[in-house]
Amino acid sequence: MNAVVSPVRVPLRQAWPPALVARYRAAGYWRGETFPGFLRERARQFADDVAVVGGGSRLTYAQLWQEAGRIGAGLLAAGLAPGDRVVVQLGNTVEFVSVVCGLFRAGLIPVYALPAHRLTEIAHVVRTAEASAYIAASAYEGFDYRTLARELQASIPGVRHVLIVGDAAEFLSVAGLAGPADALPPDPDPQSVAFLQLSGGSTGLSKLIPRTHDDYLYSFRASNAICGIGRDSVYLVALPAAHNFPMSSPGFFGALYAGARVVLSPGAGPDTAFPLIARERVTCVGLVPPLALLWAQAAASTPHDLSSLQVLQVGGAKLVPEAARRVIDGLDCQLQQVFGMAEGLVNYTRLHDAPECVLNTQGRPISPDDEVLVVDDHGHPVAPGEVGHLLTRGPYTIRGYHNDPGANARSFTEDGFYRTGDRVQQLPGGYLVVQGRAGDHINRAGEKISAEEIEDHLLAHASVFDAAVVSMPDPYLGERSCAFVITRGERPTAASLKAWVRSRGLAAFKVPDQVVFVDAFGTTAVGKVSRRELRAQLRARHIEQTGEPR
Ligand code: OOB
Repeated sequence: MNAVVSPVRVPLRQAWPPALVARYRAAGYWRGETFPGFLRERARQFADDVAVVGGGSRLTYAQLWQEAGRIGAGLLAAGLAPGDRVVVQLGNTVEFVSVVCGLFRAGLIPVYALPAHRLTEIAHVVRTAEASAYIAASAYEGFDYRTLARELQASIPGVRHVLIVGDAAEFLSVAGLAGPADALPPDPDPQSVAFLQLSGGSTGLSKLIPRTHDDYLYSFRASNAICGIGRDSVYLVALPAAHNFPMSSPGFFGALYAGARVVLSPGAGPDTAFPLIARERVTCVGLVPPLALLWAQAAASTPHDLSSLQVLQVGGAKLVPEAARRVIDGLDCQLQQVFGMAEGLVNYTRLHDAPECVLNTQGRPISPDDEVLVVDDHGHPVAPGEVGHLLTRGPYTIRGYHNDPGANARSFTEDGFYRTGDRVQQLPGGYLVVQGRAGDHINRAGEKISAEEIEDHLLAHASVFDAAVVSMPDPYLGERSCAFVITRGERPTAASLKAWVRSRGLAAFKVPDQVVFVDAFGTTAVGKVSRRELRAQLRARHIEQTGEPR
């Protein structure tokens, strides 16, 4: 067999200054553990305990370790080499977990895409990560990913390997992977990058977030302690497994670390999730606010036994106090607010916090070494209790995105603080109340949409002269997206513009919920108005004209 010469790739790195490395180690946050290391250990300790349940399958810890070895060795035998980046686009199935664990065992780097992503987004991620492989399900929620894989390979020849869970057609099947176990590499350096997560993409396209073994394991190990996850816990993955929230806060990795049971739900609605909660005696689940409200409402009349549920976590978008009250009233379990980000920092209300705190705040950071600054527009700390921009650095918050100097210059201060883009108020005791954000993304039920990205796609339409995409308050989604469009020539219908955005190869959640045609943007300011100001003006004027609730 000819040796495949890998092209030179931008190295993956995530580095903290040496003094902080020493500090995080001395404090016991970074323990030198790795993904393959802890999975091997659990397979030894809890061999016959069920680790993962999904669809009709169940894997014990020993089986998960074995599956991971088979998949990892099979990928190496197929021609991948340790260090290769592999875009994973799988739904909430057992294979999500076994494939990712297989990649870790083989020293391959998972890059997590959402099932909702389509060609344009996957191609962007593949190019930025310089991925050489793509792993997807044959079909999930009615979409055939083999079609996407064909288009992907046709446009990016660097995607040399496509692996499919299910009917693989002309591609390699994940089920058929096999290879010699002795080809698997030794465990990686704990400070090396374990995987790439996608950013919410507040400006433009998604950025890649390199997380290390040491930093990520700390985040979910510490989350376990805060969320009460132990060996007897049963954690339900209801949100897409590729999201950082159900992955690590404490998520399915936290649950696996604890030797608990992970249950994957193919959908997040009560109809799908409630029977699973009853059958598997689920104890903990993470939801976004609209789903939590839906669950609270459905719980009143469900025939399913939800009594095993101990902790309901809500995060990803703001849960206002009134909604929090309804969730508490509707579901007989403890509410925990979670305010986190794929870049690192995660805040939790604690299980013993007073009800006022759980209702009114988004919690406080995981770590005593999470440094939080609340600053004004000039970067100066605000007076205690005042609202300002949240900056943070710490033992599990990244110091930079992958290969994106422009974004890094914007998103990080010179001394390494991450500019979260969120506006917060810090209360005594370090609890944070999220008051909004400075950036221009739309937080649509926890899915982040970049205004700029969608405007670019609208502008590519021949009849669109200009477009501004803004968030509108929405009673169900929290925020919905609204595109203000100035047309030229014949005016297309709103439906055809939505279809246009969809046809550009984007996730369905990015299609504007609403299109408003305007003759001009009619900015009141003289001279050049920033896009941000323009979006704010359009939003305010529309709300005023239509009398929408804020
Ligand atoms: C989570 O992660 P991402 O990366 O999808 O989004 C992060 C952003 C935050 O910067 C903030 O703007 C918003 O989502 N957010 C919240 C929130 N939780 C996240 N805004 C208000 N209240 C909350 N509770 O969304 C994420 C990652 C880990 C755990 C939980 C959520």
